[in-house]
Amino acid sequence: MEMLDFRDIQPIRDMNSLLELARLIAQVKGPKRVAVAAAEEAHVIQAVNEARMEGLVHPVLFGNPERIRRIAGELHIRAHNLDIRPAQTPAEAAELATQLVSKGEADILMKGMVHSSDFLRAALNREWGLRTGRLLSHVLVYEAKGYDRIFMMSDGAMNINPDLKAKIQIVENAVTLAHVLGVSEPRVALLAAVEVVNPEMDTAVEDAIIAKMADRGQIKGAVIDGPLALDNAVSEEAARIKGIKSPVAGKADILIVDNIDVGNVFYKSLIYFAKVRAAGIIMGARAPMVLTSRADPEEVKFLSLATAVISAERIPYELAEG
Ligand code: COD
Repeated sequence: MEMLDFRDIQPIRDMNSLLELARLIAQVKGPKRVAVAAAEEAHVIQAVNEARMEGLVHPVLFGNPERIRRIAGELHIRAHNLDIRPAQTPAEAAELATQLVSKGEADILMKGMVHSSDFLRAALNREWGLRTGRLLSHVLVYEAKGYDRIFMMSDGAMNINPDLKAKIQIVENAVTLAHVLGVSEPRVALLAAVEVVNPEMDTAVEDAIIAKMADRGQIKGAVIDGPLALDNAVSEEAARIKGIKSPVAGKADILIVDNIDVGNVFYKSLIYFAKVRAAGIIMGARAPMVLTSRADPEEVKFLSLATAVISAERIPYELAEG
C-alpha cells in the first residue's frame, strides 16, 4: 500500500480543503469501513451513500432492513449496493455497530436514528466498547464567513457538566483533532461570559487555572488562554477595543465551552441561524465516532464522515490501550 506523507499537508482552513484531504487519503489508502448504528433515516443514508460513491467509506448499515431499503428506494439509491445488517432496536443497532468497530472490522462508528445517550453508552461499554482510559468528548469543526481558518468547538454533545480534570481532557482532545487537521499549534480560548477572573464566576476561575497550567507546560501542543468572552476570542478588533493582551485573543482556533447546554446552543445556532458547514466527531475513543444531531442536515453528516476518515488515518489509535 502506498505511503502517505503528511508533512506536505497544509493546515485545513475550510471544509473544501478538509474534503480534499479525506479524498486524498481514500484514494491512496482505500475507503474506511464505517459501522452505522440505526441507519433508517434519509439524511444518514444519503450522506453515507454520497461518501460511498466518492470512495471515502465502505458503509455497514445496522437497523431495520425493510425500512432502510424503503428509504434508500425513496432516495433512488440502489439497496443492493448497501451492506445492511438487521437489528431489532436502535440500542441493539448501537451495540452491534460498536462491536464491529471494537473487533477491528470497521474503522469508524457513526450514529444514526438512535439517542445520543444510547449510542454513547454503547461506546463506553466496558466489555465491547471503544474506551481507551481517556475521556471521550465531542468536537464540532466548522467554517465561518470572513475567517481564513477553521474553528473547533467543544463539548456541546457528550460531557454534560465537566469538572476541571474533564475540561482539561476536552481541551486535549480538541487539540489532537486540530493537529490531525494540520493546525500544528492551535490557539485555544477557554470561553466564559467575561475576560477577567471574577471570583464569583466558577467558569472564569476554572479557565484561569487551566490557562496557568498551560503556561507551566502542563498541557502541550497548543497556546491556551482564558477566560475569554466569545467576541474577544474570535475578533481582533473586539480584543483591541477591550485592551486584552493575549496570544489567543482574536485568534482562537478552538473554543472550549463550560458545559453541554452552552455548547449545544452554540452548535445549533451555527447550524440553524448561520447555516455553517460543520462536522461533529467524538475524540478519545479507540476509533473516531461520527456524532451529529438526528435532525442535522445531510451535509453535516457527510462532512463528519470526511473528518472521521482523516482522523481514522492520522490518529495513532493502535497506541490507545483497550
Ligand atoms: N469519557 C470516558 N468515560 C466516560 C465518559 C466520557 N465522556 N462519560 C462517562 N464515562 C464513564 C464513567 O467513567 C463511568 O465509568 C461510566 O462511563 C458511566 O458513567 P456515568 O454513569 O457518568 O455515565 P452515563 O452512562 O450515565 O452517561 C454517559 C453519557 C455519555 C451517556 C452521558 O454523559 C450523556 O447522556 N451525555 C449527553 C449525551 C446527549 O444527550 N447529547 C445530546 C446532544 S447530541
